[in-house]
Amino acid sequence: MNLTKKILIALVLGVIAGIGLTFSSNDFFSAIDTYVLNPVGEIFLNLIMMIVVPIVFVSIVLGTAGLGDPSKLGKIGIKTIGFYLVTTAVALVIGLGVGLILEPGQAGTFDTENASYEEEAAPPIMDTFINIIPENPIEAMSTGNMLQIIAFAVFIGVALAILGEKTSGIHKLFEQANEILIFLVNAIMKTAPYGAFALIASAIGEAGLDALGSMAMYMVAVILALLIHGAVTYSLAIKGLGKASPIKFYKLFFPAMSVAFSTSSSSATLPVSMKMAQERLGVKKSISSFVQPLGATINMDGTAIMQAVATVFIAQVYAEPLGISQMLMVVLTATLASIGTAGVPGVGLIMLAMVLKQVGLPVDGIALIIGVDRLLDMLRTSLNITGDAACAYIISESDKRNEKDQAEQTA
Ligand code: DAS
Repeated sequence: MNLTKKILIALVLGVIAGIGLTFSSNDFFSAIDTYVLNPVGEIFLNLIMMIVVPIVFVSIVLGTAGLGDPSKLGKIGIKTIGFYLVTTAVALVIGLGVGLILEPGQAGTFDTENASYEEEAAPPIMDTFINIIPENPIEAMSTGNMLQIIAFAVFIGVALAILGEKTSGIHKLFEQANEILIFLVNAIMKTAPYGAFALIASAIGEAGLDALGSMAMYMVAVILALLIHGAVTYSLAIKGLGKASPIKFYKLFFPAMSVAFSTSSSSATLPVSMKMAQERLGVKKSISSFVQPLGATINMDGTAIMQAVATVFIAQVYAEPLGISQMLMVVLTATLASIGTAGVPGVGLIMLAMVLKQVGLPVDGIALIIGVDRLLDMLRTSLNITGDAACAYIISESDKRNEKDQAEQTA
């Protein structure tokens, strides 16, 4: 049985187990969670987090060096960031629209008196841009500062491309390091079904059916917006710009989506999402290695959708309807905020506090949605990495067409 089927079965069994655990006593659930689900889930998470920094660094060095002409890096960078900003803005508009139509936050049906939320300070957007260049690359790696790791790797890759034969030994070393890391990804992926089962069962058991019930409309609104963005925005981009079948794209990329779903972490999923893009979607390694790690950090369309729906939901619950200018502010703030935060579990809520403050809504409203956020994080992270892969695929296919045209012209 192939990996996709194994992970799918594991997820279905995990949902069933999770729902079953919501009917068990708290003691029984906490025992199962503490001694079985949590250890299995955490070990799986740690296994893939263990290779994220090395694989991102090595693959971006090789990817950048592989582009050859540094000016090509500039063109790819502009196309990448342009795609990311446009799709994030579209995601936000979809989220706002669904939130306004479905109205999940009926005023008076939620206890806002006791709602309180201690926000974590998110990095100011300007600091994020300034700090992209690491003072200490080793510290950037030890703290997992993805933007700084990417920046340092790009510098090394450009140097390798320019120095060429002079540094062929180092280049070879990076290629061999990449082989080792790909071998480790393959080995770790064999544990994915077990990790997926444990993580989804724990998340459902923890949320509990009451939270799922009272927040049903909010969850429906977020999930519907996620589905629209995936089925319409990305499919149109894959079909129109990538000249490919969206259904085939999703089928081939599914194992990466399921790892993102299980881990709720774009960064942790990177090794698998790059492997799937390169091996199954035929994305050029040099482009995948640059576009996807960058996307895992700065491109989070699923998160943007949650933020848009949550903002409308909180405005409705507190009976403070959003004006057009506030909605435009949501689009601007959430688009820029997603650049500054890494793809790790729960980062969407940190950015949501920034968005709520920007439009003058009570940050305490986050307390109303936090109970089901872990489950929604799984779904939106799957969409986040799919947008990154769609971008890499489209740019890679465009690059291949350009190379073919040039070859025909010179022939
Ligand atoms: N879990 C984040 C990610 O890894 C997304 C989020 O928190 O919204 O993409």
